[in-house]
Amino acid sequence: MAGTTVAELLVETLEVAGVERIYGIVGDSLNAITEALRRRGRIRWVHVRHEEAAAFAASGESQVTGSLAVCAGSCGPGNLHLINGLYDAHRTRTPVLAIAAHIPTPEIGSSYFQETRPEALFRECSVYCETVSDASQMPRTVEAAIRAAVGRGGVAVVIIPGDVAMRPAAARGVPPKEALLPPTPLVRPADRDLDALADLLNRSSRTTLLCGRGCRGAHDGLIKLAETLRAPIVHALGGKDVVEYDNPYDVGMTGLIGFSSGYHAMKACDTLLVLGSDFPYRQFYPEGAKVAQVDIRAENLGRRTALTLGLVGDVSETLEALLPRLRRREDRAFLDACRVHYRDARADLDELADGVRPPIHPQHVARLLSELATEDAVFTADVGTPTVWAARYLAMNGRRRLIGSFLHGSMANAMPQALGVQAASPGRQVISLSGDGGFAMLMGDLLTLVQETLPVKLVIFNNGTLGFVEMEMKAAGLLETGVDLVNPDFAAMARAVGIHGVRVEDPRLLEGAIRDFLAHPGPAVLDAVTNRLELSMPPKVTGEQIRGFSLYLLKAVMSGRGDELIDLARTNIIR
Ligand SMILES: Cc1ncc(C[n+]2csc(CCOP(=O)(O)OP(=O)(O)O)c2C)c(N)n1
Repeated sequence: MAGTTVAELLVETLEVAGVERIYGIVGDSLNAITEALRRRGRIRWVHVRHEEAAAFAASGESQVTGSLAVCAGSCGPGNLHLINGLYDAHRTRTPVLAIAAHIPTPEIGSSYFQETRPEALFRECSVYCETVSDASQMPRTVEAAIRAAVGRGGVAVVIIPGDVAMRPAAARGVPPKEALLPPTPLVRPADRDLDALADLLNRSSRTTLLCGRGCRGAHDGLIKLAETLRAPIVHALGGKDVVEYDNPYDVGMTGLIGFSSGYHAMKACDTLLVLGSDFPYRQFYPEGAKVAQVDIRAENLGRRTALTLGLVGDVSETLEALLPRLRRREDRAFLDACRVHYRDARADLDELADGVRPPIHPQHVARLLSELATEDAVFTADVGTPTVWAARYLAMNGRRRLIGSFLHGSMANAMPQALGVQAASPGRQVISLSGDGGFAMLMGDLLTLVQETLPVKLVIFNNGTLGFVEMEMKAAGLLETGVDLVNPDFAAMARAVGIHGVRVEDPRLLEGAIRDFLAHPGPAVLDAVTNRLELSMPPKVTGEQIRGFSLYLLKAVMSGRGDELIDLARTNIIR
C-alpha cells in the first residue's frame, strides 16, 4: 500500500489523540488498519481472545486514565462481540472509540457473508455512530467520533468497510491535539439558581447528601459542605472511591447491597441533596422530603424522584460557588445519630469478615485484600457477590480505584477491565475480584494476561454457584435452579497456562496465600474456595423477603434438604 490510505489517516488521527493501544482481534476487513498500525509502529495492537474482552478492557483503561481508549472488531460477528463491553463503557460514560470493520461496500444490502447492520446495532450504545462510505469523509468522521466520545463521555463507533479503509486518503491533514480533543469546560449554575439552592439548604434541619460518580474531584468541597450543613454523606456505588475516604461524615452506601445506615440517612432527612448521582432504585429515595439535585447532565435531573430544585453543573464547581452562600448549622443531632448507626452497621459487617474454620467466608477474603493491597491499587469487581464484598470491605483512600459494571450490570467484566487497566498502568497493582461464573464466561482471556505479560492479580471467589442469583431465588421463595457450577481447580488450571496459581480452602492459610499471590511479579490466580451458602442480606430486609425466604426454607425441608439447611445455619451463625 503506497501513499496514505484511509486506514493510515485513521491511525495517524488516533496517534495525535494520544491513543497508545487498540484491543481487538484481527480479520480481513480490518487488514488495512492492522497493516497501518504495523507500518507506523506507534500504537500497539493488544491481541485478546474475545472481542467482548477488548471492549471491557477499553472501558477499564479509559476509566482509570480518563482518556480515550480504543477497541476494534472485524466485520459481522467480530464487531458484534464488542457490544456488551461497549454498553458497559457507554453507560459508565467513559470515552471509548470502537472501530467496527464492515463488509465490502459493493456487497452491502445483499445478505452477504457476515453481513450485519452495524449502524443499527451500535446506535443504542453510543453517542456517535457513523459509517465511512467514502474516502473523502476521513479524517473528519474519526475526528467527530473522538470529540463526541471525549466531550460527551461515552462510546463512539466508526464503521468502516474493509475496501474503503484501503483506499487512498484525501489530502486533508490531521488537526493538532489541541484542536482534536475537546477540553473539559467549567459548568456551574447561574447565581440566582445557586441562591435558590442555598435558601433551600439553609432552611432545612436534616439534610442528607447522596453522592455518586459525578463527585470525582470534589472531595474537599463535599467535606466542607457536609461540615457546614452537619449533613451525613451517603454514597451510591459509583461514588465509593470518590467520597468514602477521609470522610468524617460518611454513613455508608445505600441501595440493594448497601448499609442499613445509608438507607436510614436517606429515608430520615427532610432535605436530600443529590450530587452527581443517577442512583436508579426509586424505593431508596425519601418520601416527603425536599429533594435538590446537581448534575452535569440535564437529563439526569428528577428522573429517579420528584425534585424541588434541579440544577445543571459540575459538582466541584457548583460547590465552590455554593459554599459561601450557606449558613453554618450548629445542631449536629441528626448527623451524630446517623454516624452512630453507621458505626454499628460497620461493626456488624466487620464481624463477618473473619474466620478460623472452613469454609472461607468471602468477606474475609475481601477484607484481607483490602489490608494487603498497595496504596494505589486498582480493584475491579465482577457483577454478582464480588461487587457486594468490594462495596463493603475494600477501603478506599483517594488513590485506590474501584471499577465494576455498576450501571450496565454485566457479568464477566472484572478480568477484562483489569486487563485494560493493567495495560495502561504497568507499575500499578491491579486486582480483579472475579466470580467463578463471571470468570469462566470470558476465561479465554486468561491467556491474554500471559501473552501480553500483564501482571494482573485475579482472585476467584470459588463458591460453586451463581451465588447472587441463588440468593435472589431464595429471597423470592424459590428453590434454586440452574445455578450450580462444576468448577476445576482454577489454580492448577492457571499453572497449566503459565500463570502462578494458589488455591486456598482453609481460612487459617488465607492471609499467607494472599500475601504470596500479591507478591508474585507476574500474573497470578488465587482460587479462594468460599462458602456457597453465604447470606448477603440487603440493608433493609423487607417483609416480602422474609416471607420469600421462609417459603424457600419450607420448600427445602419438604424436598429433604435438611442437612443443607443445617449447613446454612452453621456457616452463617457459628463462624
Ligand atoms: C451477562 C450476564 N448474564 C447474567 C446475569 C445475571 N446474573 C447476575 S449476577 C449472576 C451470578 C454471578 O455469579 P458468579 O460470577 O459466580 O458470582 P457470585 O454471585 O456467585 O459470587 C448472574 C447470573 C448478568 N448480570 N450478566
